[in-house]
Order: sequence, then C-alpha cells, then structure tokens
Amino acid sequence: MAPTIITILGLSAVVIVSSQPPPCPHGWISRGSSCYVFISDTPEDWMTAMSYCNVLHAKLVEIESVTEDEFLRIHLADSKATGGYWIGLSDILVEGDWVWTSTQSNPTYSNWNPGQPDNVHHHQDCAQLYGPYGFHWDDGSCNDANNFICEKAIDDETDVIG
Ligand SMILES: [Ca+2]
Ligand SMILES: [Ca+2]
Repeated sequence: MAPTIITILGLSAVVIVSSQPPPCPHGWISRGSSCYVFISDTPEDWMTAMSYCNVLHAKLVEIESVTEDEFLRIHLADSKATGGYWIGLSDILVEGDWVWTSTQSNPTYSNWNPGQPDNVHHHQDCAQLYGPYGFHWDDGSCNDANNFICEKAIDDETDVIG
C-alpha cells in the first residue's frame, strides 16, 4: 500500500502578539508577582519537598490571600489533580502554632477544611491542599509522600516594561 500524504494548508496560524519575555521560567505559571510550579510526579515528604523547592530558588507555596488560594485550587481542579499538595505551613516547632516557613509568621489568611487541623494520631504537623477536601487545607503527617507546589517571586532582574 502506498502511503498517502495529505497536506492541509492555511488551517492554523500562530500569531505572536508580544515580544516581551515570559515573566516566569518555562514550566512555571505566573500570577500576580509570583511564579508557581506544581510537582505531581515525584511525591516527597514535607522536608524533602521544601528542599526541592529551595533547589529551584523557590519555597513551598505560602498562601496569603483568598485570590491566591482560589488560583491554586482552580488550577488543581482544572488539571484533574488528586491527592495532597504540601504548602509551606507547619506547626513542627510548637504544636498548634502554625507558621509560614519563610517568615515564621502566623497566617493572616487561612482556609482549613471544617474540622481541620485535627492532628490525627498527634503527628500531623504539615499543611497540604487536600484533594478529598476540594483542596481546602488539611494537616497531614510530614513524613507522608505528597505532591507539592513551589512559589518564587518573578525575577527582579528581568526588565519590566510598564
Ligand atoms: Ca504566596
Ligand atoms: Ca488532618
């Protein structure tokens, strides 16, 4: 059977409307003044996830507002994510005293699922966006292997126009 080659012309066109460089590195998603990357294929315990983000010159995501929280939740839902995603919030040092890792400050905004944090078995010291709770916040065991989200500021060295 001879191969048949069909050439279709003019059905698609790519229009480049901007010559500005993208604000975030390849594979990262921009929102506001931050870039985010969702790590879903190498689940890690919370501490290793934090180190992984640090290697990327980032931190485990820290969620300061409802708009940031909704952005993450909508992205997870749109990408059909499941399971848990570590965020940079823990009460490892003092039980019940939740702090963002980079600042050691208590959250001014939080979105725990009803009944959370519940510190099940007295060893849930790390916070995650938890799929079964619609990616509202839950405390989990820091040793569990979970997906995670890294966040970093849009590179200040990039020339910003406008
Ligand atoms: Ca943030
Ligand atoms: Ca819990």
